[in-house]
Amino acid sequence: MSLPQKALPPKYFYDANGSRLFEAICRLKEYYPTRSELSLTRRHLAAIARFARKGGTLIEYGSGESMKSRLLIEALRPSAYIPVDISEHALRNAAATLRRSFPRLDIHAVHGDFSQPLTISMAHGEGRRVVYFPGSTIGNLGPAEAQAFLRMTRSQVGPGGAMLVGVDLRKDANVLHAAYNDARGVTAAFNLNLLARINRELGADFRLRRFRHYAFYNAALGRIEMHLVSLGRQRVRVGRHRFDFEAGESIHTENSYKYSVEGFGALARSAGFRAKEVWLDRKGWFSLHGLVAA
Ligand code: AVJ
Repeated sequence: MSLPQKALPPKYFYDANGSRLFEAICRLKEYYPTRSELSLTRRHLAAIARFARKGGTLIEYGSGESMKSRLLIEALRPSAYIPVDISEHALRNAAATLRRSFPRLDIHAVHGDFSQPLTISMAHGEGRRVVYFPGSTIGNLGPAEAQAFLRMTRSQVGPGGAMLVGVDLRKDANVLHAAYNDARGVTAAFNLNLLARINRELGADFRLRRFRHYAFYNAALGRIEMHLVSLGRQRVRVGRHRFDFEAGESIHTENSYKYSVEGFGALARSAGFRAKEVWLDRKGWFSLHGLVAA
């Protein structure tokens, strides 16, 4: 917030209210990624299961609602399922629902930030480790950070371990634009909730009506950018800090990188993975990459 371009990390979107709003985004007709990924997972489930192999340990980053996890668990029958999420609320709910559906599965929920190295207890699960990272959450990272993240994950799965990564693809900018500027304003509410959360948790005085959601596709960088734009000159207090805004000045709240299939494959290889498989939905809008630790 003190840099020339004010910025906040997107991981802070997901308090209980933010997680609920994100789930509402996933149900919007404009927000295609959730549906595209679900349909490609259904369509290619047998091949995905052959790639990931049965009986190993399935670790999921940013599990959220765990809709697709259910499909994977049924197909892979892992020895353990380890969901990791920054939102305690979403994590507990998802784990409880899955426990009811799979009473004999060893489910070990880890409340944590997977952007930091995690130590996942060897006591859980056996066999090959497979990290499932769906939803194009990796798009929140820039290419260099994504490479570092993939390297860290590769060392976590160990030699012969695998990763299944959901990656949103480059496409008509109008489709991208609509997905982040929905008619009902749910994405706007999700973005603005970050300020409400700061007010609540850090004793700040953001006036939400003095900021507006702004999202656009930056074609040169291949990413959607989300901002909160100040509608006028104003000063905001956060605890004992003061931040001044010019009219039109923004807080950059999120990047959502979009890749080509080849581009993501090259990134994965540069992080020490073999990019073995890639599955697409019918429209070719979303991809799931099967990577093996080289
Ligand atoms: C959860 C990071 C994949 O980038 O599409 C949705 C978050 N932000 N609408 C995305 C998001 C605005 C989402 N990810």
